[in-house]
Amino acid sequence: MNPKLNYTTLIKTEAKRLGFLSCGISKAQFLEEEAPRLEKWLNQHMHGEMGYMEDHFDKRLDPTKLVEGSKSVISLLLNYFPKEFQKDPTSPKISKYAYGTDYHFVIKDKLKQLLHFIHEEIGEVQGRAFVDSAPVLDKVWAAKSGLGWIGKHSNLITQKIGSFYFIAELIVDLELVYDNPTTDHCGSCTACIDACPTQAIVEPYVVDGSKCISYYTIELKNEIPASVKGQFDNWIFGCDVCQDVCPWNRFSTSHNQPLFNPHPELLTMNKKDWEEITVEVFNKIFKKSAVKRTKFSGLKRNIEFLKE
Ligand code: B12
Ligand code: SF4
Ligand code: SF4
Repeated sequence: MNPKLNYTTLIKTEAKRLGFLSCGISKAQFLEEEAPRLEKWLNQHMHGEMGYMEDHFDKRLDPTKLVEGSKSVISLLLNYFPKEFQKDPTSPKISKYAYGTDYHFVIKDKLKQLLHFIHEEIGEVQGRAFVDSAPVLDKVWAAKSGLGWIGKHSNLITQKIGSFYFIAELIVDLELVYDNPTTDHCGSCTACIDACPTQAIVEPYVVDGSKCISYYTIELKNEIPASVKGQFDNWIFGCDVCQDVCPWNRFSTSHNQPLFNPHPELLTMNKKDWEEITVEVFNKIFKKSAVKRTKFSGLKRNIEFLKE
């Protein structure tokens, strides 16, 4: 068998075995089409106070500058759609991606295993694992590799399972067989744009990050501006509205990662419990969760912000 095809099949089969939803591969190269879009987004200050988005502009658009000698970007999806949800409909809401153990730990571990497999089965391959935090345009690479299309809410969607999954990559100096992008299936739908509580989807496919509830509740370190008071639809950590209303998420199925299961108390807490949350309860419920990112004080700020 052609060695490139053989390696590609080996890697994709192992990715599935490790629990990834899917795996697609693209040639590592400069993202010509994305460069002006990213530049415009930054010039319009749509990153707000996320200063890290201004850093490494060239590396963000070109994986060969990020990982010297790299040839391929291997994109991987990991499902986080839960089995159970917060029970009280009037309770402040936590985004589904943050219910269980912080995905950075869970995914990094799987990526390391995949890289180890490549070393064992294929040999001396140089590569690095990335999940979310690095200057890599995760969604663009996944879309280029045929794992889904970027929807009008700017997240990656697949017809089979919607959009509730994380994206990660291995960038390696190994030539592989490359996948082709799929087609866009948003059509004339505008459900996400119409439903966004803060009108953050300023035009189809463009999210003004600085207007997104996810930004206000997780990224913003200072006070939340009074101008958006009353618009948060009860979200206190992230926001799932644009994905919840997306017709393709009718096809979401629950994950099978025990580490993503929430502390049972998280699901049963009511409005009063959240308002009275103590640092001890916070540490217990969010022991290894991504919610720790806001710290107790940040979550308290977000809970207070919902009050009249
Ligand atoms: C910064 C960031 C944010 C910011 C800004 C959001 C944003 N859309 O950029 C904030 C804090 C608001 C945020 C929120 C969320 N995020 Co976020 N975020 C990121 C991060 C770190 C970088 C994204 C980025 O590069 N933005 C820069 C801008 C320029 O990119 P963009 O919005 O994708 O814009 C592109 C399009 O506008 C496109 N474009 C412009 N015009 C046109 C026209 C056409 C026709 C087309 C097709 C495209 C197009 O070009 C731009 C450049 O490629 C990535 C991780 C990573 N390293 O990639 C995660 C990531 C995108 N986030 C993720 C998630 C899960 C979320 C939330 C759902 C979390 C939550 N529940 O609260 C929300 C969703 C909000 C939303 N609708 O986007 C996932 C998405 C998974 C998926 N299925 O797609 C990622 C990939 C993390 C991960 N590794 O899993 N996020
Ligand atoms: S996550 Fe919420 S606030 Fe952000 S774009 Fe989607 S619907 Fe709007
Ligand atoms: S809600 Fe409609 S427009 Fe928005 S991403 Fe989903 S299919 Fe596309």
